[in-house]
Amino acid sequence: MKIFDMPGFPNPLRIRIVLAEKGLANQVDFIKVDLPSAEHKQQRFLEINPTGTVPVLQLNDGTYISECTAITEYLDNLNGDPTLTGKTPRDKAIVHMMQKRAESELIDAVGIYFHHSTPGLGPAMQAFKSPDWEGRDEWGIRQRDRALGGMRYFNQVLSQQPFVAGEIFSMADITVWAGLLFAGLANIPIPHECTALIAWRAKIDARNSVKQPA
Ligand SMILES: N[C@@H](CCC(=O)N[C@@H](CS)C(=O)NCC(=O)O)C(=O)O
Repeated sequence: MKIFDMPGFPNPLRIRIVLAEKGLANQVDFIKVDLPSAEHKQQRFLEINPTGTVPVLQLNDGTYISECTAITEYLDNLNGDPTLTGKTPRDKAIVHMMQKRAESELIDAVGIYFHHSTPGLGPAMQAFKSPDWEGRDEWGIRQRDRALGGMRYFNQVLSQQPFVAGEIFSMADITVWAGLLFAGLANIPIPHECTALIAWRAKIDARNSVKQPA
């Protein structure tokens, strides 16, 4: 298998953590896609993933799979023993519900703010910029506030249960963790009153797969 990604970037890290959790790191070759040079917006890469984002998994039969949720489902089920995406229909549904919330209310909101309302990855990306990219434009503020709302929501969730989708670590935890990492890079700090979220983050930081992703 091959993974097209950019080391250290938030979404690629989600899959590198999954690979470490599943003990699959040695089955994958990594191919670097140079995001700041907009390599992912060139025709060659768009043929692999029309949405122009990383990571992308290439299976040994040549199939390309993009989207972290889809990639995680594939990797988690490879050995017939899913540990990150739920085992029962009920658990699967809850993991996917929280995964979607982690994306729409946190990591994607941060990504929109970062790319469109700050200098982002630079001019080569040709990302549309809201009129004032210093963070005062309404669209950017809404996205940043949405991410802050997401942090408050997950703080509430984590004040009642140990992990984002319940009692067990799942891909939704990985997504919230990556969302907080991205938020830090985009200068959106966790509100200090979110003590349950801050404590949960320290716990996730200490996992081997997060300390040493693939
Ligand atoms: N929904 C996608 C998001 C992937 C994504 O946004 N990746 C970032 C890297 S952290 C990217 O490729 N950004 C480039 C761009 O948006 O132009 C997924 O789950 O894989």
